Amino acid sequence: MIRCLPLLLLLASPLAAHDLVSGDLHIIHPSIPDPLPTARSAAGYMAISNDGAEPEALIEVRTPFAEHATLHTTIFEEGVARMRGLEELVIPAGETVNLEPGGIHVMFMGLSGPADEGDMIPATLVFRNAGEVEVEFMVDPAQGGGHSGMDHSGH
Ligand SMILES: [Cu+2]
Repeated sequence: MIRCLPLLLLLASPLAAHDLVSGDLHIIHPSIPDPLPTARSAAGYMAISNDGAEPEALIEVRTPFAEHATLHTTIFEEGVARMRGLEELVIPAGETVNLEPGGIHVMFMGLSGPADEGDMIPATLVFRNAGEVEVEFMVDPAQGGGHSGMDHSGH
């Protein structure tokens, strides 16, 4: 079932998907919808599969693309989507966790420069057990509305 995921992502998007395997972790298409030139923040998405026998946790994201990169989850209060910081993202053994619009995402705050569709933005994912994994977030086509309209007052 997990093996089907890259194909599904590929079918969902006519654009190239990319992925990487590091030990028991399979990180599928880290991506950032192209932020507006004036945007000061952006959201990053990916899917993470844990093929190991132990739970894993994503505890930190580092990138020169932003002053701060944190994990957010989205909750709905009275129909309004709001962000909440997430201490860590647990990936249970044998499972896949999706970071996707309207749900969990990496929040890039204080962007260091513009990003253009097709750019590959280097980042380091820090896992509790596996340690540092180098990835590249692909800048994908902009999403209508999406993240910028969401309420980040929860910070
Ligand atoms: Cu957010």
